[in-house]
Amino acid sequence: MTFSKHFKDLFKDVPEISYKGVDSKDPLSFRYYNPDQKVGDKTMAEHMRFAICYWHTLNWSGNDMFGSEIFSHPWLSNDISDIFEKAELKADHIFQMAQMMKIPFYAWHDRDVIAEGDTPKESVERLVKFSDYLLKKQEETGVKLLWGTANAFSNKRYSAGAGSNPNPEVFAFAASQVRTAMEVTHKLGGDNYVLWGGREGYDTLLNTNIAQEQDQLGKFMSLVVEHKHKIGFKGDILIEPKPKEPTKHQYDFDVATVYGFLKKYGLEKEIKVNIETNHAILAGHTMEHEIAMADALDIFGSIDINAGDYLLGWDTDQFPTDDLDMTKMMYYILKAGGLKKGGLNFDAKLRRQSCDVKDYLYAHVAGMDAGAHGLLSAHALLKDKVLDNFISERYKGWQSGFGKDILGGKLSLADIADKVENENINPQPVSGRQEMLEGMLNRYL
Ligand code: XLS
Ligand code: NI
Ligand code: NI
Repeated sequence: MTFSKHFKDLFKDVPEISYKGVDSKDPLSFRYYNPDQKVGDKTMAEHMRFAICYWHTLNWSGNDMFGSEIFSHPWLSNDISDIFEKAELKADHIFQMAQMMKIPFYAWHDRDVIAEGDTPKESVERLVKFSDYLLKKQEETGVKLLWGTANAFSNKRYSAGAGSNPNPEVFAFAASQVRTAMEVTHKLGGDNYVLWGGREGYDTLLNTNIAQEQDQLGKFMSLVVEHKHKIGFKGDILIEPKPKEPTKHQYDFDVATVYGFLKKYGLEKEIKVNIETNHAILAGHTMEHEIAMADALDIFGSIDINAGDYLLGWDTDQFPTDDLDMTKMMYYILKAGGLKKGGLNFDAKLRRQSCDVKDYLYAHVAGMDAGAHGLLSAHALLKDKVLDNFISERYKGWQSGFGKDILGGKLSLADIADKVENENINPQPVSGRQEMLEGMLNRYL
C-alpha cells in the first residue's frame, strides 16, 4: 500500500461520509454516528470526542515480528530527503483523513510529527519550528489536538527505560523530550499530555532495583507536574497503564497499580489515566473493569480505543468493531461522568492484510459507528436505570440501620459480633441475577 496521491485526491470521488441511518448497507456511511444528534444533554460528537492517531495511521509500515514492511508511505521512504517536507506531507495527510472521516481530534508522539535530529537541541528546534505548521493546519481544518506525548522508547538509548533507566543521563534525555513535547502540546491547545511508560519496567529482576526505579519514576512524574504548572498548561496529565510489552513487566501495570504509585508519590490529584482496551486485556481485565476502577478511584481521564485478540497474547491494536464491547465501554464512561477533556483516540492499526489505503476509511468508520451504537445503547440502559436500580437494591442494607452504623464507625468488631450472636443473625444467599442482567443488557443493543 502506498499513497500515490494526497488522501483527499485519492478519494475525491467517494461521496461524503455521512450518517445514513440503521438500514444503510454502505460501509462508508454511518448507521449510528450522527455527530449533531443529541444523546441526553450532549451531541454525539461531544460525547465521543474521537481522535485519529499519527503513529499507527501514518508511521507504521505494516511490519510485524515475522514480516517486513508492506505499507510504503512516501514519508517513510528516502525519496524525500528534506525532513520538513516529509513532516508537512505527513501532517497534510493526517488532517485530510480526520476531515474526511469527521474525526475532530488528533494525537501524536514528538517523533511521529518530525524525525529526531542529530543532537537533542536540533530535535527540540525541529519540533518547535514544525509546530507552527501544525497550528496552521489546526486553524485551517478545525481539527484539534487531543494529546501529545514523547516517544521515549523507540530509540536504542531507551532500551532500559527512560525515567526508570539506571543511567541518569537517559532520564535527563527523556526530560528534554517531555519538556518540549508538553510545551508544544500547550502551544497547540492540546487537552491532555500523555505519558505511556514505554519501557518503564524490567526484563529480568536479576539486574533490576525496583525500589530505585520506582523512586526515579516518581521523581520524573513530579517534575512533569511541576513544569505543567510552571508553563500554565491547563490540560490533564495522563499515565497510560500497560502490564507488559515490550518489557516483561511494566510498572504502570493497570489502573489500580498506577493509583498506588500516584498515592505513594503524592500525585493522585495531579495525574489521571489514559486507559487502552488492549492493555486492559493484557492485564487480565476487561476494559469496563479498568474504566470503573478509574472512576472509583477518581482518576478517569481518557481512552485509547482499540480491541485486542483474546487468542493472541500481545498488543494487536485492532480497530474496535464489536457493538457489545462498545456498549459496555460507553456505559462505564457515561457512569464516570463522560469524557471531559478526554476523548476516544484510535490507537489502532489496520490488519497487515488490509493493505489498501481505502481500508483506513473502512476501519475508522466501522470503529466510530460501533462506538456510536454503544453510546446509544449505553445511554438508554443508564436512562432506564436497569443496572442502577438493581445495584442500589442489592446494597440497600448499607444505607440504614445496622449497615449504616458499621460504615459510620459506630460499632467495634466486638459490638458487631455480639449483635450477631445475641440476635441469632444467620444470613441466607440472595441471587445476583447475572444471567438476567446479561439478558437485559442485550435488550438494549
Ligand atoms: C503502546 C501505547 C502507545 C501509547 C502512546 O502500546 O498504546 O501507543 O498510546 O505512547
Ligand atoms: Ni495507547
Ligand atoms: Ni498500546
